[in-house]
Amino acid sequence: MPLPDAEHAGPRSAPDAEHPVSGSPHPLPYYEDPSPSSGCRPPRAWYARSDARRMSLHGAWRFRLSPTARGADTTFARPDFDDADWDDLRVPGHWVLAGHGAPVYTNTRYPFPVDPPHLPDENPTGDHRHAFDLPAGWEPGPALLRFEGVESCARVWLNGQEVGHFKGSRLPHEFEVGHLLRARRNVLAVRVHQWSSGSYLEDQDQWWLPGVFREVTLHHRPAGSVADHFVHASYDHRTGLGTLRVECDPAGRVTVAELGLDLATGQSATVPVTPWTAETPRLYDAELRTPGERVPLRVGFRTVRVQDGLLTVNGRRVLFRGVNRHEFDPRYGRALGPEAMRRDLLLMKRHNVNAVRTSHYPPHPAFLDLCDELGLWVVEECDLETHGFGQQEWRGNPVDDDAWTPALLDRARRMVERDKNHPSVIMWSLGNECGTGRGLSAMAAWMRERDPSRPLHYEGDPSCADTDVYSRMYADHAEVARIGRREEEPLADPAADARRRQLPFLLCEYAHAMGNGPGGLSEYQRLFETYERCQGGFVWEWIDHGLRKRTPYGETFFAYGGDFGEELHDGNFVCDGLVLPDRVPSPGLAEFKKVVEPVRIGAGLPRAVRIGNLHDFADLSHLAFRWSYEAEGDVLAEGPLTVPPLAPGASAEVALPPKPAGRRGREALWTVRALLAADTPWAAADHEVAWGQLPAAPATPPPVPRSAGPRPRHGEGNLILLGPGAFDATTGVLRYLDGVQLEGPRLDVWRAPTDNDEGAPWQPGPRPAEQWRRVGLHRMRHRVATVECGRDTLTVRTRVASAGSGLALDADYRWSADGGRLRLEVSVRPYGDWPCPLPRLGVRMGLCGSLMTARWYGGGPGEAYPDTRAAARTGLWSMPVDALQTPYVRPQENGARIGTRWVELARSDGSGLRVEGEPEFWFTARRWTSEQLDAARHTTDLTPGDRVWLHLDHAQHGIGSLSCGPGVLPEYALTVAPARFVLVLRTVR
Ligand code: IPT
Repeated sequence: MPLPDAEHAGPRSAPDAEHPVSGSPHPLPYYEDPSPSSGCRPPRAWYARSDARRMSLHGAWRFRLSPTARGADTTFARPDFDDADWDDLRVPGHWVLAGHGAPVYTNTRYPFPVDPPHLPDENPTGDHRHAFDLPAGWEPGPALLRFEGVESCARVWLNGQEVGHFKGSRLPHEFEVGHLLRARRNVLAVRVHQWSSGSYLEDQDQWWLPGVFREVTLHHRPAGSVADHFVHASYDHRTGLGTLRVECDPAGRVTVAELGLDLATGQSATVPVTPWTAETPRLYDAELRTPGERVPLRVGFRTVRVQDGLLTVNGRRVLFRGVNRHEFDPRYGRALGPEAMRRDLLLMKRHNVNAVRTSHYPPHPAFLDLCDELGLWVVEECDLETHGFGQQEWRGNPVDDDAWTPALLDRARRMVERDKNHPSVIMWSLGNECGTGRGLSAMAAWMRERDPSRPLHYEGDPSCADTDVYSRMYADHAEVARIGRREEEPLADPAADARRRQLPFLLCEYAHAMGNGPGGLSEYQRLFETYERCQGGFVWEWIDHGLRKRTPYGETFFAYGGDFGEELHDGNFVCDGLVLPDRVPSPGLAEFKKVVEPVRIGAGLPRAVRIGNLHDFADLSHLAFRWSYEAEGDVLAEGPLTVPPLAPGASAEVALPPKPAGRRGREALWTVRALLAADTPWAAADHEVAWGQLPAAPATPPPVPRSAGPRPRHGEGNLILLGPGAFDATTGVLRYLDGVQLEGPRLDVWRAPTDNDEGAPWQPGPRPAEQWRRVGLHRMRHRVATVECGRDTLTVRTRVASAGSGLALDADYRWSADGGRLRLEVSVRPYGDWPCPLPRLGVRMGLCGSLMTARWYGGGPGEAYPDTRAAARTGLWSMPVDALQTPYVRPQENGARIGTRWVELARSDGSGLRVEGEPEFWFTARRWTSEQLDAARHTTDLTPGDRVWLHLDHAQHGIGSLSCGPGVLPEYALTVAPARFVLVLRTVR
């Protein structure tokens, strides 16, 4: 067992600001000294429960904020100090989210001069005081004062006695305080500095949020209680046997009743077990008993290996359907309650997420207990990032400077020791974006020694010198394919290259989920399924870090960088998650769920469906399948489908029942769904895991009317009448349909650029949005060339172009009528040499604002774009126009519905407008224009007008992932080319 070493034991009376650390040429105050801590106990394994007493110190503490760390006055730590004029502050919490100072968001730049290890004089410093009584019956004796997380540096006193100080914000620290405790009125005093040498190691892309943001607890440590324990539980897939050995200081016994085991600590036993996997998270309840304590354990047997170029668990290749998870809550920042953690995991499991990278620091320890229980593969990352040194060509990078190595090792130890007993944690990650250096190698060496059972991950070193997997971020599809074939660009050093080429590959970040997107997920998944070396990845990222804020009028919105007056910030780059800040799933999460579904349901032999089991471990016996036969969204028949309990990797053709009889002419299809057969801890029975649709019968359009339609004629007030339509004789624009006023339709090619259209500033330009604005697509003008009345048609010829540009789109609108319907055929011919794709190609209409509900047959229920369309299923859908919008934190194009055969926009009495496609179109409806959407910075900038704007699009440009990754794949670009499309309009009553 690890014993307190020199570094950890620390002096009893810690150095302080007045008596800085000596030995260095220029003595540094403790908060600037790169050394990690003083006075702390060595780190140990965390556990949620035991029979030893503990006490939470959460609640309302007293608080005072000073603008600088230089104030040397520590009298506040005295128990008799009068804090009457201080404020109350909720602990755990961040003071900047409680009305003291403000949060700051930067991506890679340090929000202070890069002058390591120094910090600016402006160093907000929060003094905290908390008085508490011990609960009745608390026995005297050793006790640990434990901090689960304090950003970024804390100095601690109990009852006026200084116990030490520490850095390492997302890591636990403990002090022995038993000798200082008294039954009544203990006074804990904590001084927290926002900036410290530790801040140089914590340059993660997130808000800087100082404070005591995780629990503070007091742990009674009876004589003979557990100082530390290490559960080793492996599984041999060839024999089906698990081996358990628990190391413990002091020695004791371990019992696993279910396995009939009663072992001395240190002794191992090998017995038949059901192994733990993320798909089948089998845990065995056990108990560890030492002379002074009983600790319940939950043991999961599994073995992680890198062998034959693959990462395996229990002998099988695993495929990560992962996300990067930051801890975030829109109100409380990183002070996350247990409900938010559980919510995250339930949402993940319900969306087929099977892996989490704890970007970029150890999460709250309780989160990992939940991962063990619910089943997630976890890549646990250390609290380490020095990204901002990249801007100085990594000069002075702490990870390559021996003065910082003790701090790096301390971080590695605190993570590994705390979390070593979780079966869900299958890999340790050294940190994120630190460049390369000796300090990283020292961390890796220590981790390998201490825990040889888990492979190591780190992305920032292309040579993979310290890692067991080849990991990359944002590599494009083509490169991933080359890596999959082990044909990547060679490293300069042949030995390193040969070694890396043998390693399994994963994308620790890909598919940047900023705003609308990410696009191209299906194509990545195909690569992961094609190349066994490509073992999946982790979408960047799980949640938008938008902080709840109010406008002066009291409306709430989610704030991003710059909304708190920061002098340096990175805008909405902090909002790039699959769920919105309030954990409402974005369309990106629905897309991810569909793309990674562990059962593939697709067309098979005639009258059969092909079912593939893409699980790595589970057979299909936990799922129940159902079929339905639908004609234009009407379910004509449905029933259970018997699918054999296919083994992982297996597939089968399953016969479908005979087609039910139905009305002819309507499009029909089969929908086959895989549902949970029984309740699970993460979803109830009938939860849908996967689905697929198969065409059954095409739509047969009604016969073309034999006689020609009505002739256009001139009406009153400069109108041309054709069937139900009345057109402006000068502009040729439709003004009334069946007497109902409307605006348009007119050609429209603009969309409010998405974050991916804008692209990250470092992406090679010109990026799509920039090109579009250059060409003037956001300010197109329409010139009507001719309005021609034919025998049974009205033809309007126009040129659509922007000021200063010679490029144009010639758009002809050819109208005809049939009974109560108007038929519009739009032909578009580009003029000039277009340098860029179009955002969209379609028409836009302004309609009466009382058309509040949309009902359509086509893709839904959520939004879709050409490269984010997997989750759209064909059906009959209905929702209020407002619900068609996705409230991305920074407003941008959203809400398109794909594959629409027809849509009706209706008032509450059911009357309204119907549009049919020949055969399909995209529709988007919203109560503001694309221009208003484009101008808005926050959701509260958008106010509904008196019109509903309806876009009927022939095509859309893809979404891609250019906000921090590859752009739109060529097949999804909306290239400028001649086009023709047809829409049929009529009113419904
Ligand atoms: C990458 C970071 O690792 C991650 O923390 C986040 O910033 C992400 O990008 C973008 O949102 S680093 C990037 C420069 C490739």
